[in-house]
Amino acid sequence: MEQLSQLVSELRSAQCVTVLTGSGISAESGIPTFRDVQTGLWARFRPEDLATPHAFHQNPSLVWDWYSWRRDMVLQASPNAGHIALVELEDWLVKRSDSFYLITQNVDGLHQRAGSRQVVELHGSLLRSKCSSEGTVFDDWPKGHGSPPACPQCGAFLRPDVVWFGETLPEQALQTAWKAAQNCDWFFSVGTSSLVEPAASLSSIALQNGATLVEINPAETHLSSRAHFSWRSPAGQALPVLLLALFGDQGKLVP
Ligand code: BV8
Repeated sequence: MEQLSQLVSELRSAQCVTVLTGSGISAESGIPTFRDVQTGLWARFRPEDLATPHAFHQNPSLVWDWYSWRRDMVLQASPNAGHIALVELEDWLVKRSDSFYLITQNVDGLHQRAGSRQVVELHGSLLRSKCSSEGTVFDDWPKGHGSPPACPQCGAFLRPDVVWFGETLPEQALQTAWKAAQNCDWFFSVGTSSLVEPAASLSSIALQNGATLVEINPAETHLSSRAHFSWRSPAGQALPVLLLALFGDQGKLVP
């Protein structure tokens, strides 16, 4: 990006950086995004038709199997250079005792596996299951046999611990995300089509509060024209380039 040197010199005076990621940051780990055509068995379904309470009520086995398929894929995947660059950005800011918030719409846990320490999961995690009746969360994912496994406490079906369309987001996560958008002076929107609410509104909140908006996405989105820096690139390429420009190739901050 031709304005990289301008972005880097301004970013050096950042005091609070908030990053919002979407499924695009996991694309280079081999995880299909939502707007990719779903591969394999799931090519005939739309995520919006499966990630809903109605779909689970109608066909709990189909929905459980879809998440089991996605979970297996995620467990075989590895964090990519984009995830790792965000860990380095966090380290750099925390060392300067500046603030860093990583807010993700993703449910794949790859940020945590890359080493990110404080990840705000707006939409939960498919690495956890929860009771569909009482909401008790379990860190494991029992095998279903033709139907979702039963909750060990009450016998109701287990479901993935994710937020479906039509469900409200975890209150704590949402509050943290809103504050992170209100208080930051830099907001990065990475790998998201910025279409799903309320996550999509975070960039507007940041802009309204005077933040510099950076979008990293190989495709244009409705946000691109409002971004101060619109970096048309895959995250796994752009983020390491950004960190290298910040630190220089001696691995330390270029004065
Ligand atoms: C709620 C978990 C209160 C499950 C997900 C206001 C207006 C309109 C609609 C609504 C509204 N408020 C609420 C709604 C309804 C709905 C909604 O937003 N619908 C949309 C479709 C319009 N929202 C909700 O229901 C939310 N709940 O608001 O509660 C309420 C309740 C009822 C009624 C009203 C209000 C809950 C939303 C959460 C749903 N759960 N995930 C699961 O994963 O199975 S959403 C899921 O889809 C993801 O988590 C993510 O958020 C979203 C997909 O978006 P992206 O991540 O951006 O992925 P996408 O494929 O779209 O784009 C990928 C991008 O990456 C692309 O731009 C691509 O170019 C780019 N890319 C590709 N490769 C790379 C790359 N970028 C960088 N590097 C690369 N290599």
